[in-house]
Amino acid sequence: MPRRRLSERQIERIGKIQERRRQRLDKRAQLTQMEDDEAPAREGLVVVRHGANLAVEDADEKVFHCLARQNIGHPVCGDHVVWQVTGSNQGVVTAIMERRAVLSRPDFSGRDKPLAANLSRLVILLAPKPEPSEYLVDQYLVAAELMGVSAMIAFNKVDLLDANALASFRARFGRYGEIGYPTIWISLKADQDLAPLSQYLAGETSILVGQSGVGKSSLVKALLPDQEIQIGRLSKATGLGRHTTSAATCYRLPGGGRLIDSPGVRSFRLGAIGPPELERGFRELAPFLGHCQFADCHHEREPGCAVKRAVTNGQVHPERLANFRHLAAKLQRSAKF
Ligand SMILES: Nc1nc2c(ncn2[C@@H]2O[C@H](COP(=O)(O)OP(=O)(O)OP(=O)(O)O)[C@@H](O)[C@H]2O)c(=O)[nH]1
Ligand SMILES: [Mg+2]
Ligand SMILES: [Zn+2]
Repeated sequence: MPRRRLSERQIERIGKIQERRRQRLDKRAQLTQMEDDEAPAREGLVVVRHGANLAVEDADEKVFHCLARQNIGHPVCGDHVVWQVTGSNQGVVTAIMERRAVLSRPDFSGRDKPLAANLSRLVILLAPKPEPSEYLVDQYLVAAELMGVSAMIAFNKVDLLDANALASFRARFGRYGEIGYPTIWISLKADQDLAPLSQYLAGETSILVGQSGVGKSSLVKALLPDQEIQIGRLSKATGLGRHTTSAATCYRLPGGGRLIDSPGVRSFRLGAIGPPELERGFRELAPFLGHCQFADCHHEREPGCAVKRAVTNGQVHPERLANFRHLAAKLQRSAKF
């Protein structure tokens, strides 16, 4: 579909149409006449998006293969939508409900591209291989802080490590626990108790993120006794095949809540944010912000910097400040900073 630019007026009009469709959903009990469509409006959850194709789940856990009306924006995994049946197992999405907590990545043109919506938890999965990176973790943590969702670090494949190697990874990544991010050490090969993780996920909408090969899909499998059934139902309904590694997929957790498996990333890039947002993304800096000698301190070479003092005093880890600076420099090269 060629992408054309919409005028302000068109955008406003489309916004109004979507709003009407959402409202109609509220009033569906007294629904008598319908705008331009035959089937009644229903609410659903996008459980997979693959290009223009959507898998939408209704309240009875039935999955429908849907396309979206033009110009309503791009629904993503986790979106609540208004849709209508158009055929057997088929439908059309007419509006996206208001979103909360969207995980986005800028596309090649630098524009934010949402990956998943309505999240309440972010689980960053790491493993000894591919080599884990604090820099990637810190970027995900900034994204989580700015979305207002809580984040956890799960270090997988500890079965591959001897005591020394494990101790060294614990020293590197265990410190995230000290700044308030739960950190767990797991192996999906060794028979291990995943109860603490299940508890963290229960009743929430969580997304698993991390590099390719760290074990995200394996973890989903371990947590969901009926994963094959869920995948089967999805691919049967949508005819899209098993796209579980190329598209974010939203599963139902047995104890309630949702778990989204996402395709692996090599790197993650934050969208265009400014200095205050970046500072807010490093939660342990909060007590020191506003205490630097210069109001616009970059926490670089300025005298009287409270953040640098905090590093000297052991209150902020030097590598977190280094990553903060690195991100600040990178964002500075983008327009907004
Ligand atoms: N030794 C060991 N291998 C594991 C463990 N967990 C997963 N694996 C293996 O790691 C490989 C990659 O696992 P996946 O679950 O496909 O990884 P992923 O993160 O989903 O990868 P992408 O979908 O590419 O992003 C598989 O061969 C798994 O069997 C573990 O705890 N220990
Ligand atoms: Mg996978
Ligand atoms: Zn400073």
